Amino acid sequence: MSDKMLLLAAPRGYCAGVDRAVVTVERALETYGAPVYVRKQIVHNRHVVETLESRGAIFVDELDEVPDDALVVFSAHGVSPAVQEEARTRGLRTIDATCPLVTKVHHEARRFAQDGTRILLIGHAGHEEVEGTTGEAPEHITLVQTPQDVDALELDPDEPIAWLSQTTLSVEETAETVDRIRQVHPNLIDPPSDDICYATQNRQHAVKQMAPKCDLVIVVGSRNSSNTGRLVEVALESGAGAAHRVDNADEVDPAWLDEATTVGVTSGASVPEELVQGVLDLLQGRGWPPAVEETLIEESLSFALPPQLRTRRVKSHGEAPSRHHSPSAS
Ligand code: 0CN
Ligand code: SF4
Repeated sequence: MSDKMLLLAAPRGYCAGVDRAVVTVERALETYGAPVYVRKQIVHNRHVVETLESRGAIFVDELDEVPDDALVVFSAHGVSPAVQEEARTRGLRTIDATCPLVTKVHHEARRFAQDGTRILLIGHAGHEEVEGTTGEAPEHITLVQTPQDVDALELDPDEPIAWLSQTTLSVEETAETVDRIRQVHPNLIDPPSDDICYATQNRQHAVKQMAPKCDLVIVVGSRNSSNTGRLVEVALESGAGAAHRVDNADEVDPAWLDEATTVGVTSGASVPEELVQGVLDLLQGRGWPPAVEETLIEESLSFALPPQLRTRRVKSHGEAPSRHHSPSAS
């Protein structure tokens, strides 16, 4: 009898902010018709982007690629005030799919900056979320990418200092970076609440619990997805024999499976469940039994759609059909 085991981490896959962002583009296409422009990838998943493209979404890097009369959606990772301003100046119709938990970090950045506090933003250079948050107060924000970066910081000893972070970082590495900053600046001010979001934390804790039992952990997600990348690192740090990221089942290297008995599977916050199912099907086709789900916690958070896409019931003489708002020229 085979002693193979297949474990499946939970929570995994779509978070509330990704679900909202993807549904925003789908609803925008249904309501206003194609094409709908999207600035940057709506979420960092190749499959999601390709599927929306096939339905009429056009993904662009910057607003100068968007025609004047078009509708444009801002991605889940957020945009800087300069981008919002550019859209306003051009009179573009916009729908903002920024995750409310990213918006929360923008508010924190604005508040600290207004108080004259220097903000150490822990995050990855070039990541869209970091670019958007930094744009809130570029003069007040200094990027810190790693714990090692802290040693090179040159800060004004008289200036109050706070830290904020990207929402999709490693919980443990961020804590290490903060500890190092605090060694040098004991008066370091914490964010009012965690910036690493509930979904990032839950997916990391779930893989941490599963990884020690696994010869191999397969993490489904795209290369540019920060939270997906962190799941591979956490799996390795937590004792998995090996851990690899794949976009889908086609990328699973059969050689990884040769030495593996217990295989664990999880996925990033931007990953549709069908891609995970594809990996499970592949493993079962190679002799693994049905997956056993290891649930850390149940998630129930969901966010309302952007106001332009919320349907509302009009109560006058009896029930009227629900109506859509039109997108704001903002
Ligand atoms: O993969 P994502 O689109 O983004 P990152 O993990 O790269 O930040 O997941 C959704 C996260 C957000 C915002
Ligand atoms: Fe929002 Fe967190 Fe999901 Fe990013 S990973 S979209 S911050 S809930």
